[in-house]
Amino acid sequence: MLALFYIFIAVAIGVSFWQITRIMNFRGIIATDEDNEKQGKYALGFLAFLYAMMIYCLIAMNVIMLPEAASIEGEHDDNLFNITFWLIGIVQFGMQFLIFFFTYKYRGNKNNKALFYADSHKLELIWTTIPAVTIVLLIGYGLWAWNNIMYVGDDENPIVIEVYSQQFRWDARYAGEDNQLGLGNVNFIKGINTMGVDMSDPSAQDDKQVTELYLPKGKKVLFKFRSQDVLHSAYMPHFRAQMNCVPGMVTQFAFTPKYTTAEMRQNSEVIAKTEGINKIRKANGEDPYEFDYLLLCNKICGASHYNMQMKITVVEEEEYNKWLSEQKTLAQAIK
Ligand SMILES: [Cu+2]
Repeated sequence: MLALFYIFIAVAIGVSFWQITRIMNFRGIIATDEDNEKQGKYALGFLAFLYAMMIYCLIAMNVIMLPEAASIEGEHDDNLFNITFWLIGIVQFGMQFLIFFFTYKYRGNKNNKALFYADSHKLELIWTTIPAVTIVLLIGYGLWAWNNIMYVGDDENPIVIEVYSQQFRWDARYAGEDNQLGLGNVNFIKGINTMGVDMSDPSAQDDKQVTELYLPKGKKVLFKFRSQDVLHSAYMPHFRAQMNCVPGMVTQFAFTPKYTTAEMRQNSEVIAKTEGINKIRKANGEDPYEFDYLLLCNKICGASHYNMQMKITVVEEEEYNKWLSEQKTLAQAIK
């Protein structure tokens, strides 16, 4: 395989030398009006091809996009994405036209004479101010959205959950009655205490370690992240939230789930995407898939990185309270 690669590189170098010597021979040739005419039309043809590809990609790639945000804070991510997408889309549509149409319009002609045009202060002012203001507004909205999920006031009284990453699994712990997580440290890892909770800490007694996440709809949840070994990244795509899990420090984000898992399964976008996925799974002879929220690792952290996930179920508050009360506290589990 490697030999093939070296042969490919040798051939590529050979071809480029050959092309360079060919270009050298063209130095003495000057384009005729007929050449310019032809090249100008090629530019127009390329413009049409570019537009066709853009429209095709917009339609064909839409199936791999995520459904609407399932958290209240995530709506702003979708807004930012849509505004940026349309802004860039429209500007680039117009810019491509100007580039290729003018290439055609001002194609070389023996009778034309180039005009010397130094600068225009008015034009400079316009094309500096408009992008600057637009970018400041977009970044301002982005920073606001970032603060919205990063900083949570105590008065908001969020449910506190710790998510602990290691090669290659997630563990999670609810803060319990006192809504206060007991201290965690890698030195305390022993037996079923896989998150290294310091059991001499009073606030650790009522903490509850779980194998999957249950979240109540409409209540703010604050996630605290730790990592045991390498960089991982806690990614909850449907809630539009992601944060690095860094060994030696605690990171966080918060959001409010907007739809229960059951409601999301009824969402027309989700139904269409699920059907698409199941068509592929059926062709591969695999079992059908049903929509679930997921926590995934979004940092290439090692060989089984792809397998690092945890199911998240969003339910009504009443059901959440019932589920949580059924979970054992760490003190009970470790005894
Ligand atoms: Cu990972």
